[in-house]
Amino acid sequence: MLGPYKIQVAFSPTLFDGCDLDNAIVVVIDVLRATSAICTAFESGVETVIPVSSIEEAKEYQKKGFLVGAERNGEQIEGFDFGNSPYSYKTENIRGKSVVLTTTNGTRAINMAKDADMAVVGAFTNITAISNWLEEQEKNVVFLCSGWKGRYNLEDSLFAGAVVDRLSKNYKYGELSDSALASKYLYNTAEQDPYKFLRNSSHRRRMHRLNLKKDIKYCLTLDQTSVIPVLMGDKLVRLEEYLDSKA
Ligand code: 3SL
Repeated sequence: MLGPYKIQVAFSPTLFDGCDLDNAIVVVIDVLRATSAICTAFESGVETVIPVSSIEEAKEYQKKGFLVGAERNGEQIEGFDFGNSPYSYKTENIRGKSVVLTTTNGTRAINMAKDADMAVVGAFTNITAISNWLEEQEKNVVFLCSGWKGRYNLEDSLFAGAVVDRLSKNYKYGELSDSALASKYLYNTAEQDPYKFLRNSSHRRRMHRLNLKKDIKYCLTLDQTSVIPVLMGDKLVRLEEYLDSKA
């Protein structure tokens, strides 16, 4: 018998308002590259990541002495410590620290999920950890794709579909929205070679122009970490820390 839980996918932030957030965990996705970079930062031992939407907010934090990453249109903003490449967060220098991050789409999407019961960060780099953990929860799931400037993008929907594909094997998810089904079908078309599947996508082309092929490959590599970053107030923390704070 099919269970009571629902899966929905917002293919872009503009469609998020239409999602039913009742008893739901929101999974925020920005595969290229914000959520991949955030997972890498936690794997490197960062204590918190503070996602902010504007450069102005990022500057305010910088004045207070925070380490700050800032990206717009794929490029690092001058004057900040990091951009948005996952490789820049593979460093001991962030262990035990807070990093503030602002990116074109990803950090805005994370902030849009603040009112949900729970919001977590997903990427191909933590796909097994996040899929298994979601499956253990008695919750509906809403995937929020960051997209590009309010529009659809292929890579975030592909990731949503990859997780829907795994979750839908469990009968507890009795209701998949049409967008969840569409993302799964998309993933089933692409799963043999996601890198090739994305070759004509807008952001992959944009990143190629910026010479970021290495980052694309990294962001499409599964299971490089088991961390699950969770929004706690205005900060992302490790799932374990979030659960301790609720105990
Ligand atoms: O849109 C975003 O938030 C970024 O991830 C875009 S980029 O990959 O850094 O270009």
